[in-house]
Amino acid sequence: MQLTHRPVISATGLFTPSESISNDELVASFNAYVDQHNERNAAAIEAGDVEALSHSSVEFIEKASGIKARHVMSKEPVLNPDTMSPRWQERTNDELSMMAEIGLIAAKQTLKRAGRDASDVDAVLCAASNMERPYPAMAIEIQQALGIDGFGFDMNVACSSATFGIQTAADYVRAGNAKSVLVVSPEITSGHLNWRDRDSHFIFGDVATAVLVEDAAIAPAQHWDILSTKLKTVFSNNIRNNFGFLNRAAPENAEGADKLFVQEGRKVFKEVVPMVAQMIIDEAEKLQMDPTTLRRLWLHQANAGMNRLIAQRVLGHEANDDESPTVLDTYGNTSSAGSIIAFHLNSDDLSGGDTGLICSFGAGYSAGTVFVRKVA
Ligand code: CO8
Repeated sequence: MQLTHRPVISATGLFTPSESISNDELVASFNAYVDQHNERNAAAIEAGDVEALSHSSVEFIEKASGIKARHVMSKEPVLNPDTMSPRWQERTNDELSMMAEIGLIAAKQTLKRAGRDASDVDAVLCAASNMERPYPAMAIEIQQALGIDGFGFDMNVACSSATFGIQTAADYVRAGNAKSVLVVSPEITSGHLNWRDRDSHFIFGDVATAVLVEDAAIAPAQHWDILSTKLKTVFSNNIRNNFGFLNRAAPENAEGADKLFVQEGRKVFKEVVPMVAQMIIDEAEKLQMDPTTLRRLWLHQANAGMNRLIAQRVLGHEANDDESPTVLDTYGNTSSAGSIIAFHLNSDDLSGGDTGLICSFGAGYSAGTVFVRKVA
């Protein structure tokens, strides 16, 4: 009789929207908007009543962030200087919601890769940065669409939602409350990004990922042992979104910047890098593991410079793309899905016994580490 339950990652899945925006396209549209704004407000700018806007630049974006393109669910209205935000048909209550739809694609792919029937899954967690609605939970909608007899709920820990979801799922397994839990992260970040803000218009992209966390006793032969999970939060206003039903914007200000993503990017960079690097090193020490022996780091994909610094502190040398793969260049920052995309696309080549780290960090501040070892 098995007395302990060991959580493992059985499989992962990824949905990538078909449309993508290059930096050239993004900057051309932003600069057209800036020119329009400055022309329309020429007299007020001249009088000092309105501030003139400045052009964005492809060179700055690539140098400051490492981002070259991002996928989106609705490209044309984002690039249209008159709208500069995504638009979609409102769905009826009988239709699948957008987050459930893309989460479901990633979830089905995950179950297929694990050779798992949905009826064997006990729970669904929808772990993402911003929910499409407060209730009913997107997780329950996905649960229903998959035909799972169990439970589901939504959880939001911004960029760390997926790792917090993995620990929650792992804890259910450890406690014997579930044997198979799907953690789904549909990130439609384009809806809460301010595409008119020069400082941040280039940062985010849309995607959905899924992770199947299971008891080792039922896992497929090829899986990843979860060696440890560790979570941390420290309050900060440096990444913030004030959208909510207690502070709805006036209709004429429906896309008001204060209800969209805002950040102090420099402060985030300076404060989060040391916090996360130390957290990884401390957790490795608890596991009696030399962090420099980690075969691969699948880090949160927010900024190439941040990842370079964190990887260097953990591995003791500048990491190459094999040691710390980047998906930021083509996906942009996909919030909680970033480290899972990196893992999904860059883990098949590792050998049995190799150890690695999935790590997230972002708003809250929040950070999560998941140390894993491949079992092949
Ligand atoms: N084009 C040209 N120049 C620009 C642009 C632009 N687009 N933007 C800014 N500049 C200029 C500035 O005006 C400034 O000029 P000056 O020196 O004359 O004042 C200069 O460039 C430098 O600006 P910054 O100091 O802002 O630039 P940085 O080098 O710091 O780079 C970054 C900015 C890329 C934002 C960088 O600070 C960064 O990546 N920081 C980390 C950010 C981060 O990791 N954030 C986490 C967010 S993820 C999260 O948790 C949110 C979850 C919710 C998801 C929400 C989805 C929408």
